[in-house]
Amino acid sequence: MESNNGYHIAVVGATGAVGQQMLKTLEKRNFPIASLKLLASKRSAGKKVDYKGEEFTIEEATPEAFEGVQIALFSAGGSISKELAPEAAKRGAVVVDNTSAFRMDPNTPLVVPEVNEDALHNHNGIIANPNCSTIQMVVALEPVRKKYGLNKVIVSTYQAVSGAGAKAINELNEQTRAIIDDQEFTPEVLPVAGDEKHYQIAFNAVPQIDKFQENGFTFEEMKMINETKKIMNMQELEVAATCVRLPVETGHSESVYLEIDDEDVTVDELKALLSEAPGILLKDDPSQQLYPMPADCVDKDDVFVGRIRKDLDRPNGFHMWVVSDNLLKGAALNSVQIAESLVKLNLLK
Ligand code: NAP
Ligand code: 12T
Repeated sequence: MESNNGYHIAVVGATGAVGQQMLKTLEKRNFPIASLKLLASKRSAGKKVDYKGEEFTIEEATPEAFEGVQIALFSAGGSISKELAPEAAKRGAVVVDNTSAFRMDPNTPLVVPEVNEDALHNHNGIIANPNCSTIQMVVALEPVRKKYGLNKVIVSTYQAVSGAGAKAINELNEQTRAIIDDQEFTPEVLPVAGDEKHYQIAFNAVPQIDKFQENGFTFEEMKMINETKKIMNMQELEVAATCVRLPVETGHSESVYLEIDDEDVTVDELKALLSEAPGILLKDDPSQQLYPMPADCVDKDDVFVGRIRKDLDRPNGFHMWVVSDNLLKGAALNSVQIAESLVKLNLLK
């Protein structure tokens, strides 16, 4: 299977919002590819997709499709991953899975390379890519934890519709047009595709992402809470989250409140730390009205941080604003970075 002109790659969900960004990211980063299989459902089989100016035909994702594949990037939903990721791994592929199917499995590393690349050494054929909102937050928290210690995080998110897939992007665009044109419309996708109840997203803010849990938090909120503790290897960290969907196409924003173990740290020290940290671009100058916004972060790789300020009551408390392209660092880019780390650390089978 060793190949000096690259690796045998499969992308599962290649026609989707994340899958399309995976292809763009592989191309942009010039990932060494010997062969590329583009997989999706039966519905899309036969469809043509372009990669580096070459035409590829979408094939149906089946267990046999993974014969000879070394790296399989999955983003076709949790049930497809549960069914096919073990089949791919059984055939010798290392799976990088973008769904929530394996993230909390103790035998599956959950990896953001800037934070816990070392966890890849323990993989058993499947590596989980964290939730988009979790990824951008831990990239910003890890340098702070490392230097000053961290004990509490309270986050509120302002999430884009592209996180919920191609159908949700369509719904936002069509609803916006309908409302402006004074036409009737029926919400059919958001907040949760397949659920009974749907709400308007255009010109609105919806405090539900993914399904509600028994404890009153949504699954998206629980993903942020549990994944953050796992990635940062801090079961003792206090984390609470409120996740809100906004009528933004791409780019998640987060208001993050954090408490560190040190009361004497200044805003300038925190800014200096984050301006040097991997994967972060500090954009923070109130005197020039400079701060990150999703419209400026689309198609960018970085996690943007701004609005850093000290809490007025707690000397160890800070507030910051964290923005990133949810389909790139939040999904496709992080997956491709994991694949790059697997190659670098010689962890393919
Ligand atoms: P999307 O735009 O709706 O695309 C879904 C993709 O899955 C399409 O390529 C679709 O292929 C494929 N698919 C659907 N049913 C399939 C089946 N039975 N067999 C094989 N492929 C099938 O959704 P998306 O936004 O790209 O997200 C896809 C998944 O990635 C989500 O369900 C979620 O689990 C995960 N995700 C993760 C993050 C993250 O935070 N890291 C962010 C967004 C999404 P067809 O063209 O054939 O329908
Ligand atoms: N429901 O990968 O709707 O866990 O924005 C990511 C995004 C699930 C995930 C969303 C979701 C995930 C969404």
